[in-house]
Amino acid sequence: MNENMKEREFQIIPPPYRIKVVELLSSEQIDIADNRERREKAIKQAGYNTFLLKENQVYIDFLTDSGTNAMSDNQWAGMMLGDEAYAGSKNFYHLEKAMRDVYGYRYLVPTHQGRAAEHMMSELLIQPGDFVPNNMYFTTRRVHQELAGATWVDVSIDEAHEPETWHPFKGNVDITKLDALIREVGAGKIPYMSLEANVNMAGGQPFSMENLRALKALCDRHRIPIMLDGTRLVENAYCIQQREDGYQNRSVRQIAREICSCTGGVTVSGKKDTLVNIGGFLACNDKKLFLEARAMVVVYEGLHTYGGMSGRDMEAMARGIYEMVQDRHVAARVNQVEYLGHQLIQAGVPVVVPIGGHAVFLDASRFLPHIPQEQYPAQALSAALYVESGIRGMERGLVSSGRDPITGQERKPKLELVRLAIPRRGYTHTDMDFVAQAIVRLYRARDKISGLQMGYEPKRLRFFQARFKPVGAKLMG
Ligand code: PM9
Repeated sequence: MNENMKEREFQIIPPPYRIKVVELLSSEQIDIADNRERREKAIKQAGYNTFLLKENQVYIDFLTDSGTNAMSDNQWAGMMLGDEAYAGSKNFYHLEKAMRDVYGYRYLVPTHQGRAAEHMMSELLIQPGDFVPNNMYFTTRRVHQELAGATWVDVSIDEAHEPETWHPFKGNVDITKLDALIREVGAGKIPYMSLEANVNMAGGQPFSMENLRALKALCDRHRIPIMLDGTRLVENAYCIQQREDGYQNRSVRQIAREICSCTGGVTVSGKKDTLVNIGGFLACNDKKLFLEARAMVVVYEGLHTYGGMSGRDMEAMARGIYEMVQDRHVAARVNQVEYLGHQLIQAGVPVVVPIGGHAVFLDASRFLPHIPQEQYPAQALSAALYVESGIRGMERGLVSSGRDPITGQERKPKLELVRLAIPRRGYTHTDMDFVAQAIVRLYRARDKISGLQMGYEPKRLRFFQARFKPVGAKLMG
């Protein structure tokens, strides 16, 4: 399987839509694309943090695939049918039906976005002193686990931390590591196994059904529920269809449903898979958890039939849920990401392999071997890419990893990456060609890039707002 993936000839899968409305770029955005001096000034003003750039300073925006999806005509039509009643909006019931049809959980609690659902799940299930095993980490999910008093434990397979290893399922849980944790702390101290689909921080890497079944067997033995982060469920399901024996003839929808059926509940940021710009939810089968979450959502988000979303947002999400599981949609979406990744691999640019479901990840450790991790090579690379081309990506390395809440020490991850996340249905293959060319150019000039030092550092989720300064006189000499 590993060798097959590596040697496979790349073939384009065209998307199942035509473009009938486009978002025009402003004259400032066009100008920024042609004017390096303006880009140098802009990134300096932004403290070398791409999160602090203004959108009109960005030409191609691969900061995130979160909330940046292009909605379909069907979804926009649904927006006109928004029922904005405070209580009992009909769009809530459409969303509930879509969630039950596709994900298959019994109960739904809507939220304004994914982290609100993560907050509720953590607060309701975790007791101070607990341990929560995760297949790697996601920034918002981990911060809520830790704020609720748990210790985050990484039980991902070792290969997840190796950017050069061609493993088809780097999102897998290492069952031996989890078993050892259960023996060490006792199942009573593990409120749930936190399982992320298409693991974001590992490079958009899926788990296999075989691994999930083994995980479920172990968790069932110890009565530990599996709680899914289903934010990018369908991208994981597609990789199973393409890579796992016995799944070639199953639809993405069937595989997604099978994944959910192995778990007790899910948190979802609707801003990714479900093809909308805002929204999220918690869904589960356990009535007690549902009733507690429903009582909690009214404190933080809004009534339980809208949870921070408007009626029209819920309608767009309900329709997006049916669109997201169409095989051709997922195939073309993942294929577009692979199209960019394939060009970079061909050119010898170091990237995480296999190419992820939602993003291409540049391996900053190999791209900039002259910059030590203490000087934030991935942060420097994301800033340099912007200076080179007006393309915005995001650091996913030491800055994102942050500090240990107990010791206050920086948590040094093995992966020091720049993520180029591709919005769904928003960009063309010409954009991918342009991005590939810019990165290859930057790779040739990589010796000129210098490291960064931290200026301003927020306490939590520091990557969003931190500010930096070049270690030398300039970011690019
Ligand atoms: N993910 C992303 O760009 C946006 C915020 S962090 C830069 O990848 C997972 C796997 C996510 C995620 C957000 C959330 C939180 C939970 N799980 O942003 O609160 O990738 O809707 O979702 C981002 P919300």
